[in-house]
Amino acid sequence: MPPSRSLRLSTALLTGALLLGGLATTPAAADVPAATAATTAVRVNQVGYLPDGPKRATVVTTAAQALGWQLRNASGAVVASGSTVPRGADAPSGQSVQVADFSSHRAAGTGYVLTVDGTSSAPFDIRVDLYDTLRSDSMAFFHHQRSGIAIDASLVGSAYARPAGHLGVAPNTGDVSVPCQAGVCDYTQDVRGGWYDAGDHGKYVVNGGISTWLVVNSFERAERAGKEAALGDSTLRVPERGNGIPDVLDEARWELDFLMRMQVPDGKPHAGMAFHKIHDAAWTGMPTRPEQDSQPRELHRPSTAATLNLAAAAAQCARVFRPYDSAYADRCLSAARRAWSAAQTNPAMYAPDSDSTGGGAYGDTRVTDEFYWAAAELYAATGESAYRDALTSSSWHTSADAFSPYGFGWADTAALGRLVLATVPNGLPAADTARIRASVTAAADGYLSRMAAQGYAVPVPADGYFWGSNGEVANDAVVMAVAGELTGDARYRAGALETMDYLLGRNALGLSYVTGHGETSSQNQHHRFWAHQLDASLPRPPAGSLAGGPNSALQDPVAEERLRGCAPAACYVDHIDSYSTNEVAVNWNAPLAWLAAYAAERTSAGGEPPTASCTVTYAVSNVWSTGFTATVTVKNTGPAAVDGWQLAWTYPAGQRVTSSWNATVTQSGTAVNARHADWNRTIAPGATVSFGVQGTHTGSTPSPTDFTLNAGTCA
Ligand code: 9MR
Repeated sequence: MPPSRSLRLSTALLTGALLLGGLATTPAAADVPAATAATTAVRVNQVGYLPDGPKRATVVTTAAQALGWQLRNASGAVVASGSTVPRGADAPSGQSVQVADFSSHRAAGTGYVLTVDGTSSAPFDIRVDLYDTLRSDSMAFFHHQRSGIAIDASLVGSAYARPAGHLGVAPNTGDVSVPCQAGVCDYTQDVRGGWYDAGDHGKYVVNGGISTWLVVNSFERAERAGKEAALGDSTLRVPERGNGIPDVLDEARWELDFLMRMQVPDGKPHAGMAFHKIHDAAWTGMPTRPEQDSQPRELHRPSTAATLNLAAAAAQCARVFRPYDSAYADRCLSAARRAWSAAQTNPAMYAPDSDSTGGGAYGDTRVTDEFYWAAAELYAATGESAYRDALTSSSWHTSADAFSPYGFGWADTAALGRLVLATVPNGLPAADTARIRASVTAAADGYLSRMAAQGYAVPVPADGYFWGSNGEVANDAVVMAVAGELTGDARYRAGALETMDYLLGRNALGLSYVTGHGETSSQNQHHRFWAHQLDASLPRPPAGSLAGGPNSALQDPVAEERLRGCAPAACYVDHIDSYSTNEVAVNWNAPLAWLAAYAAERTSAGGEPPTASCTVTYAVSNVWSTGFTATVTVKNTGPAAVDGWQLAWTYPAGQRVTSSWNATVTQSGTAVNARHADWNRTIAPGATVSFGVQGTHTGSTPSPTDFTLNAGTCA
């Protein structure tokens, strides 16, 4: 976002527009910055492909007829060959393209090269552990962005270490005792911590909330697949490693703590609402490390959108943190409830678009979708009828527009409500759940058909390359991945993986938008510390940082100057001052991290996680006037071990679980979810696990009949 910036245009500038050419118009070497190799007309995922995933490349060429392609291994031997499919003019990229499909080649290896008509791609790998590094790099982005804590060399290396920012140490004026803008409040608030939003030092509740939600959701999804160990304790280089709590949740908690600090205290006007944002009174210059920022910091007036965003993220926290830290889960739930009530009382406090001096506006005047998302999360967390009524009476519950062509975003959150209701056991009637799940797959079908119609298989429409388009692409991929989970249909996983290809080099510019991943990657993203392009003593963005991506609106001076006339998907320039195409941001790295974790999971050859098969006996052992105990025994009847089991069922007659043993059992409405303990997390083929519940009943205690073990229905 616009700082008082110096437009230091170096001679090594790259413009994406210059890379528009194909086989016939490969750019001259002088047009390409010294640090990056010339891009080729054969565009691949420069990191590579999964053995069981789709493998397609796009070739820029003016040729009308199909061309021959060869896949060569590292020693130059041709291991597969075929013909491209001409696609003609591709509107988003403005290029004429053909597509080569080598998906049937599944053999692992490094240093593959695809050659089409004598032109070779960047080298790439085919291997099952392809995304392991990106999984940790993209998640580490959040630790790098932390405010209020020193970033330690022992965790990040000396180039990225820095003192804590915004802890009230001069010249910083924030964030331990921050006043409001004039007329907003007459007290100060401790709003330390959290993540800096992007290349600036602002902290914005709506964007922080949606990003935290995705980080936590990536853990939830992995848990459902029984693969959360990869995101567990000591998997990331964060200060909290080794504390017994999954590192991804530790990272999310850094932001959750901040979000809760943004809540107006009891006894003050608008108590329970969340301040919309906190940032500098004026834009700081480039570069400025966090601890060097001397601008006054200010709280901006509370908004309904921020408040509901906090409610949703905190309610999700209550659910997901419960097995690890129930006191923290309680704290989150109480913040979420307070936020919800405050939003009910103040339903139309809108953040204006005009409030963009010194920080981004994140303006939003339609908050019905935030109400829907927050109600869905609060319902999933509590099962209470007030939240159920709020969500079922929302027009978003049945609207066909909950999923936009851009998936979801900081101003479009209805889809997040749908994702919660589609995946978290809850008390909605089965027909309602089926309808909601169908809406997820319908949205994913839309993305798949858009991808099929485009030369670079991008899920957003040709006129959809907005500020942060790479985040849109990644959000769409999240929806496709969830559709794959819900249906077991491998096409959705393939779609999600193919968007990775786009982000990592199979695109109009032949550029990986993720720093350090791919032969030719973005490296000058807009950032006040990772500002190597402006000051050689500063580092480049760390590996795993996603650039905002093509933005056809050309909303910064560098873009205006260098990208005039660009095709939408080519409106990008890897220059630090092009904040409208080349910033980093938490809401873009969050879906990238989500996807990287998903893509890094080892799956069965068919592409989907194996579905568990099982039998369950539910034996009521004791019944008294108001209560009962029952022993539940689940047997794994499938051929593979079930790692990280979870058993779900619904109670037919109003029973409510009050305690459990040998498993953590939670209930929302009639829906119950039992989750393994540490010591019984794996059920070997043919083995059984037993656990017990105690509960209340309202007269009878019929046994449930609809057990599911992870993704599989039990007999
Ligand atoms: O991602 C935001 C985008 O949707 C808006 O169009 C743009 C202009 O208001 O702002 C983007 O968010 C920026 C925020 O306002 C300030 N921090 C950096 C964010 C990423 O560029």
